[in-house]
Amino acid sequence: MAKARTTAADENPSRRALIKLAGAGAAAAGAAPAPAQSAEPQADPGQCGTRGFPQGFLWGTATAAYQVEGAWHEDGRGVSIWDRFAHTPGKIRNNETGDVAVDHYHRYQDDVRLMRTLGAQSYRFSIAWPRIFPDGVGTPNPKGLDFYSRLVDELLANSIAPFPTLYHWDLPQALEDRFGGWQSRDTAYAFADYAGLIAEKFSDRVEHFFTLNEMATFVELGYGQAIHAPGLRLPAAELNQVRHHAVLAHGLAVAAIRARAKRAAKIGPAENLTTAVPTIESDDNIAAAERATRELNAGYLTVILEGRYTDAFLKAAGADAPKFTDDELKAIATPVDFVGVNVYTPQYVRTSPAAPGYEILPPARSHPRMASSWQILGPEALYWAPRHLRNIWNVGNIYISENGCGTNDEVTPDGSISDTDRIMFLRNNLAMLKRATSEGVPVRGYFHWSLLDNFEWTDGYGTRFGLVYVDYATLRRTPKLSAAYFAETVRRNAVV
Ligand code: GBH
Repeated sequence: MAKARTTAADENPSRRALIKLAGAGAAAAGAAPAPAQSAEPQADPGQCGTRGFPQGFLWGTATAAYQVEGAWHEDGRGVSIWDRFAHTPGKIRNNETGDVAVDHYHRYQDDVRLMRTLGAQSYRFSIAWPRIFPDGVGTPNPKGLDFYSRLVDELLANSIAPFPTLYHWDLPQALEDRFGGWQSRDTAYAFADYAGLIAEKFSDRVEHFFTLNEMATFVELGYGQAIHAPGLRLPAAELNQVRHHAVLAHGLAVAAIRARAKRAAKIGPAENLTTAVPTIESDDNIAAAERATRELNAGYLTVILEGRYTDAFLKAAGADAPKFTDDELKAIATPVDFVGVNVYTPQYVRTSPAAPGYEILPPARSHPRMASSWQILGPEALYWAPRHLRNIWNVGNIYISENGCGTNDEVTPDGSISDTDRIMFLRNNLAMLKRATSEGVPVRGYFHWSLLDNFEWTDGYGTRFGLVYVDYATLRRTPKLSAAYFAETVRRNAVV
């Protein structure tokens, strides 16, 4: 894997600004003539010391098309269910939309430059299906393909490995209109065709592909709770069918990418595993957390990795269980090359003598939170999520496809943003991730959500997740203090 080299301090004004933010220590290291990493005591590559990550550990940032691109109506892009949803009054805070978002579509070169100043070695972005197939299926739109082709070239020119995600929730509205979107198997088949085309067009330059982002979120919130697009509240049987079509789409896409890629591609999901954390670490609680993690993800990662729905899942669903064939289960479980997990919050559990053998503990009323109301703090989830993937399912390659936090950043009179809360979050989360890699859990990389402040779904522009601040009036980008923290983390490949 190509590693981006840190730009020398005096070559690059944004890098200079970052170093200033980071303070004198970093400035001295950044100004060193040799590659900056040699200025620091090197971690023992075997043990990596108490803070270091394994050699070759890949650092990156993540975004998603609808949240950053804007240009919603340009170059032949079709309408997505998120355009329709956000344009419906009352669905989003202050009726905000992703029409302009942070204009990444036009500013992607600036944004790649920002990634470079962070020293990021990889970029997880999503491809907007309606830019490629405005009607979901049919003839691909050359201008849509061209945008991602230019983005990929720009990344490669900067030694940043592209990690595209094929679906981050922006389903072509045409498929929703034609057959109820994910309510139909046809959407799973359409997705596989689209995934195959992307593999054909990009696999010469792209090695890693994420299939779908957070099936559990877009299905439950979009089709179950009417909180996300398309805003439905389906009854249990239909909702189970939607869940089944999502995992089927994933499996069919893995096979389609493999079949049509021009070079060996590496493929996996990016799922928000519900991560059971043993509140007190004892053998019985750890066993309970493993049972809980299997069952709480039964309709998503568990069926993908085991090729069957658990008995408890099917029993609980009863007559509302999804309708499926053995061939579909086989397709769903098409072997993946890695598993990506988005980790934000813990699910605390303890053992229980009664079925199902674990008890979920709701967080205490005063449990600390970040600025998003749903985000209780629990850095230990970043240890348990990968450990569960290895211990329960023997996953051999793991990426943290997202981790980050929502904040209410303020710009000080001198124009800087001192997000000490995000730095606290990062340091504690990475320390827990480091615990996992020290124990030999095969985590290969970490993507911070997000590069930039962006459209936070129903929260609109209210909660900020970026390492880089965006002034939404001018779209000006300013690295926060956490950007300097992240850059130092990457430079030393260690918890700093
Ligand atoms: C990720 O979801 C998404 O992949 C990303 O697009 C998003 O911007 C980022 O995290 C930050 O939120 O509306 O109260 O029912 C993280 C997992 C699951 C967290 C759904 C919010 C909704 C809570 N998300 N959850 S609520």
